Amino acid sequence: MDNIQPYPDSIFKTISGTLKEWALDDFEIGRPLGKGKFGNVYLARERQSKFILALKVLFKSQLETAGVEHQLRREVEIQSHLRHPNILRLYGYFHDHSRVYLILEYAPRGELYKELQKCTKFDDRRSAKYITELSDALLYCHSKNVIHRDIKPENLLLGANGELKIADFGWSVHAPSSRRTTLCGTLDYLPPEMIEGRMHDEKVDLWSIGVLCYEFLVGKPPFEAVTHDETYRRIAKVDYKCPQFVSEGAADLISRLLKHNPNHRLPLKKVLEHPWIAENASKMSERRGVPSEGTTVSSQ
Ligand code: N15
Repeated sequence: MDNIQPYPDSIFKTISGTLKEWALDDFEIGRPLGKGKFGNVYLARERQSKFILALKVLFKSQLETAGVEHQLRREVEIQSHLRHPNILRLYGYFHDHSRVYLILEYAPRGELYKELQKCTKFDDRRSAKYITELSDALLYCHSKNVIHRDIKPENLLLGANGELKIADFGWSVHAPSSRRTTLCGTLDYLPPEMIEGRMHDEKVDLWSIGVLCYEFLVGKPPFEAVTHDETYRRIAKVDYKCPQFVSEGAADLISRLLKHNPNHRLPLKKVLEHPWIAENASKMSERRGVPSEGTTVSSQ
């Protein structure tokens, strides 16, 4: 028990106790799951264990040209040490002459933004469940001094039981069918201190939770506007309004998160204790996380 050391990310301990480095040959490659700037993500299966995963392939030439190798290294380092049910696992990585491969957790229920597009908006129970899972994951990240900064529906996947998984597509990958294709990405989820280029800390994530809670319930983010400049202006003035159909409790939580002053935002622990969350998220878990109305198909 006393000689357990953290292994480098690319090396796994096998059942026989030997160390193993992965290679492309160890995997069967399936359908593409997404396309990105530096490469694609594929469904894959590890030959020996038959373990299903997502294999992300990045081209070294493109990483070099963009000068993001250092950033990739840092992100791999951070991501590989995070262990939380609501954070997509990075199991390891390897590389060959031309490519870097990231061995990622496969999220069977796919992308959350597609689900939101399909449903237009989510009800209170489902929204509260996602906000709970998100807050729980971020509480864990913040305890490790990791700030996410870029939480938006496009960065969220769904596990086998419909549970939310933060999959930080970060700087490198954008889903092929990105909803907002403004030239330099969307401002919608960024807090005033970030768009104004001021100092920011982990409280940026509290703002993002407020934005997401609004978007889950309304179907579009609170500061959405035709132009980049108009979104900027609306964020800086915290200019948003909850539609009438948003419940009082939800509107209260959103208003406690969308505060211009980061120090006035409701901390994550208080988010989890908020009456609207307590009331709605628990009803969800009694239903074992199945986020649909009506009949429940028996599992397994
Ligand atoms: C810099 C590096 C350390 C960051 C590591 N994290 C990522 O690269 C983030 N990332 C995750 N980039 C791509 C993915 C990704 C993982 C994309 C899609 C999936 C994935 N796991 N599972 C999917 C997935 N499952 C699906 C099911 C149905 C339809 C689409 C699906 N995509």
